[in-house]
Amino acid sequence: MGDVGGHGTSIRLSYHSQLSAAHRLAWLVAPQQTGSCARGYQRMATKFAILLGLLAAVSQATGDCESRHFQCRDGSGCVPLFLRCDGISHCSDGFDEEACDALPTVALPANASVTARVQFATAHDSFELHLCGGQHCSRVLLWGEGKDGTLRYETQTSCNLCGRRCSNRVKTHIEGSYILRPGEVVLEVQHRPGQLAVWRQGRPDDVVEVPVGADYGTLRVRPYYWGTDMPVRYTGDSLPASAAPSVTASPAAAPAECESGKLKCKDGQCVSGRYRCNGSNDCRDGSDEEDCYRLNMVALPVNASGTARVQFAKVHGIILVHLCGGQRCSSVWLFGERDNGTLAYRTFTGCNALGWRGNGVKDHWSGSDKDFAPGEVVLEVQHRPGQLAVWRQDRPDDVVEVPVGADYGMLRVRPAYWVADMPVQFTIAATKAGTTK
Ligand SMILES: [Ca+2]
Ligand SMILES: [Ca+2]
Repeated sequence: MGDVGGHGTSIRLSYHSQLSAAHRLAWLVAPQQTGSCARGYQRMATKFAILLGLLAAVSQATGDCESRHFQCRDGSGCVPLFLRCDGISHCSDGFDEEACDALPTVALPANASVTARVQFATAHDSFELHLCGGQHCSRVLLWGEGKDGTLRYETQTSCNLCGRRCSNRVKTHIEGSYILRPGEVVLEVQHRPGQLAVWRQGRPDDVVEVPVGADYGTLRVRPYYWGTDMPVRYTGDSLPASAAPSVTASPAAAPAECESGKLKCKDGQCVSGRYRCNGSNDCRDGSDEEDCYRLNMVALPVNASGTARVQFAKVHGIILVHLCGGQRCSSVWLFGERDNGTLAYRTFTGCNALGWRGNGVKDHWSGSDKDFAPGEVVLEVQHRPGQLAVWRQDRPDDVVEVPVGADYGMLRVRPAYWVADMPVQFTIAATKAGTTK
């Protein structure tokens, strides 16, 4: 077997009836070896844009496939999302092996360490860390946390450059039931001589280790089911200066224009639009953190309600609605619309003052959701005692609710990819006369 991932990895393939039996057979007996994950990257001038396009295409193409499958662009079949970017073409047009190097990697030479902040969603099921050299990778597959609070995982060596098709399984520790909670998972990753060590921040007692080759030095973190993006931020305080944690997906020099999805810093550097107002300086000049407590905010005291007219452009990705107090916020992520026409969303509480790093409360999305159409999205917002309620102006039947703290009273509506401003026109009024402060 190629992928020794285990855990429900039976390959369920469904085909359109027009696919010929001969084609089907050829597909099954002779998957095309595409070589390294890096080779795909060489072909792409704007891989990030392509990734976004691919994700959008995958999202739109899942309709006729089972969950956690996506449809090949040419309609040649449905492929499980865990087979994306495994180094083997499963779609006859190679669609499942496109944009594979769009996931950020980071240099991690021997004796270096790095912190990886993973924005984990249940749709990803589990996630993987690969440490790679010129020819092969080692792989840590983190399945989740067991009832005893320790990690359940598998480790493998002699994997291909996509971190897959490993020929040697080193250790399997998947006893009992396990889960990964949605939200931020913070991992400490250390490249010791001959070994990669991984543990969750604050749990150095629960280390996962896998042998690595002498020339290994590039770390990749990816979701097991790659249907939607899984943002990963690398920070590397303990990295030696010679191995500064420059994300290799970023261009080294400042280009005139940034790739799609990237924010142009005031000094011309390009960083991911996701890093705007996330609480850490990602632009060398810190311009990604300017005006974060002023822009796109309005007072929304308890018992007040109002309308937020959002000028949504596709480049913004997801609409984030925060209700904040002095220290904390609750957050609603509005992805768009589900197949049944209801909002696709996630809710979080206990986020920091910028609306990040909270605890997931509710997931109501599928991975095949439709983005908001570019143009005006009109949201109604209501600050009820202990709760924020959000719905689209014409859809009062489809309300998203999230618990909020007693001192919360500032509303922020912002894009997830803040690469360009997303103008929001707020109209706020008290719902009950005399009850607002
Ligand atoms: Ca594949
Ligand atoms: Ca930032």
